[in-house]
Amino acid sequence: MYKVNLHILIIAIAAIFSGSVTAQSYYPNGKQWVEKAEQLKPELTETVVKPVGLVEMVENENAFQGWEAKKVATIDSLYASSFRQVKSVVVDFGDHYTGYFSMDLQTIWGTSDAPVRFKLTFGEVPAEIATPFDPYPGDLSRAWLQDEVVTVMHVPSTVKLERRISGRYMKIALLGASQYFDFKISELKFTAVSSVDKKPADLPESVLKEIRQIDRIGLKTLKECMQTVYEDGPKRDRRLWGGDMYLESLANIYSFENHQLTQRCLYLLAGLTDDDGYVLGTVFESPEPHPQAGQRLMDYSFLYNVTLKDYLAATNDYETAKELWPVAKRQLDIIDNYVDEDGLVDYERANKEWWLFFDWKDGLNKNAAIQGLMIFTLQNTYELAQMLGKEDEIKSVPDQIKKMRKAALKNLYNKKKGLFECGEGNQISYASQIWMILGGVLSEKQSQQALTAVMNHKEALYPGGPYMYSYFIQALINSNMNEQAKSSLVEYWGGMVDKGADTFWEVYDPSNDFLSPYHFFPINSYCHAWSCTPVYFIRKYPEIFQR
Ligand code: RAM
Repeated sequence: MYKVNLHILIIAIAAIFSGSVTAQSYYPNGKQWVEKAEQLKPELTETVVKPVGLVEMVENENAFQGWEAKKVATIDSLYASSFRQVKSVVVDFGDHYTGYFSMDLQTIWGTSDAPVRFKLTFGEVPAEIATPFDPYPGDLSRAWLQDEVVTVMHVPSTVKLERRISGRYMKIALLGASQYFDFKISELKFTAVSSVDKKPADLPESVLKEIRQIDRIGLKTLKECMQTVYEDGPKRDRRLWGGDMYLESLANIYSFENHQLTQRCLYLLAGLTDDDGYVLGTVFESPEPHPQAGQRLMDYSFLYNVTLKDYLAATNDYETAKELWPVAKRQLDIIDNYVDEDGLVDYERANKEWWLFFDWKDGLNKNAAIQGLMIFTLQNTYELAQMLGKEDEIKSVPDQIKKMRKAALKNLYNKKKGLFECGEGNQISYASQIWMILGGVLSEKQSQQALTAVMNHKEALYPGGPYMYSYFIQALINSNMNEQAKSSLVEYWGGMVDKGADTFWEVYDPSNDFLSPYHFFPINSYCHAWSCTPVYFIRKYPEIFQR
C-alpha cells in the first residue's frame, strides 16, 4: 500500500514539474483547440534532391560576407575517389532545402576494421561553411549551428542524420579512418520536406525581371518555412511566432493557398495562451504542443487578431473565426490596460511589462509604433467583428480609435516637421511613421509628407531588417506612393538577390553584411519567414508591381 502511494506521488510530482499536467486554459475550449490544431497538422511532401556538384569556398571581398562558392568538380568525381585521399569536400545541392540528409559508404579495398568519423557542416550561405564556429561568440545556443560529428561503425553502410537540416551547402571532413581499408562516398541525398504541395502560377513574362526573380525567391523562402507550422526559419528557431505567422499567412493567401496551415496555427496559439488569455509570442510543437511560458510579446498578441481577420476574408471560414473570436476580443483588453484616459499608451509601463519587438534595431524608441499598432489592431478587430456580426460586443472601439488617433497627433506628431517623434531627444524613426500610417492616423497627404521626410532625414533610424521593411512597403502603398513602394522593394530585396540569396534573410542591412542581433552572423537565419513578403505585395498589387 505504502509503495503504491509513493509511486503515484512521484508520478504526480514529475508530471507537475514536466508541465504535462496542463493548467486549465483561460478559454473553456482551450484544450480542444489544441486537439483541433493537431488534427489539422499537415502531411509533409517529400522530394529527393541530389547534389549538383562540388564547390570550394573562396574569399572574395565583393561577395556577400566575403565568401563565394566556386564550382570545382562534378559529384561523380567524388563518387569515384577514395575519401581517405579526398579528406574534405564541400557539396552543393544547388538550392536551399530543408529536410533529411543521408549518404552511403562503400568499401574500395580491404575489410572495414574500425569506425570512420566525419564532421558534417551544413550552411545556408557560403560564409557559414567558411567561418570557424569556435570559440563561439554568439548569444543564442551554439547548438543551432549545423555541424555534427558522426561516427560510422561499419562500412558499407548508409549514414542518416536524424536532425533536420536546412541549407544548400554541406562540408564533409574526415576526422578518423583506419589505414587498413579504404572507402568511398556515394548516393548523397537530401529528402526535402514542406507542407506546400502546390505551385502558384508564374508571373507573366512582361513583369520586370528583377520582380520575377524576387517573387521566385520569396516563394522558395515561404515554402521552406511552411512545415507543420509556419516556422520563422527552418534552420534557426524552427517554431511558430505570431508576427512571422502574420506575414507568412498573407503571402500564403496570394500564393500557395494552404489555408489549413493558417487555421492550425490560429488554433494552436489560441489553445496555448497564458493564464490571462493573452496570445503568447511563440509556441513549440514538440514533444507536445506547449507555449514558451511567459513570452509576452505585445506586437504578436495583436497581430493574432489581424491574422484571424485576413484568414476569414480569404476563406469565409466563419466557423473557425466565430470559435476564436473570444481570443481576439480578449487581446483588446491589453490595449485597455495600457491606454490612459487621454488616449495615449503608457509606454514606460507597457515596455517594462511586455516585450515590444517591432524590429531588431538598437536604440529604437517604440512609443509611437505601439500607439500606431494598437490603433491598427482596434481597426482590424472591429472589421473582424463586423464580418462576424459582433460589433455590439466591442461597441466602444470606434470612439477609442478616434481618441487614440487624436492623442497621437497631439502628443507625438511634430506638425512643423511633418514627422512623429518620441523618446529622448525626440527620436525620429521609420518605425514611428510606418505604424502611425498603418494605424490611419495621418491623411494621405500627411502620410506622404512623413514618409518623404523620414527618407530624407539623415539621422532617422531606418529599418533593421526585412520585418520592418515589409511594413514600410505597406505604409508606402497605403499612402499611395506606389512608384516608391515598387522601387524600394526592388532595391531592398533585389539587394539580397544581387548578393546571391537563394532564399531571403532574417537580417539584411545593405551597408553591413555581418549584422547580427545575436552577435555572430552565421547564427542568423538565411531563409526567414518575414522576408517572404514580396510574394504578397507583388501578387496582391499587380497594378503596382507587375506593370
Ligand atoms: C527572432 C525569430 C523570429 C522573431 C522573433 C521576435 O528570434 O527568428 O523571427 O519573430 O525573433
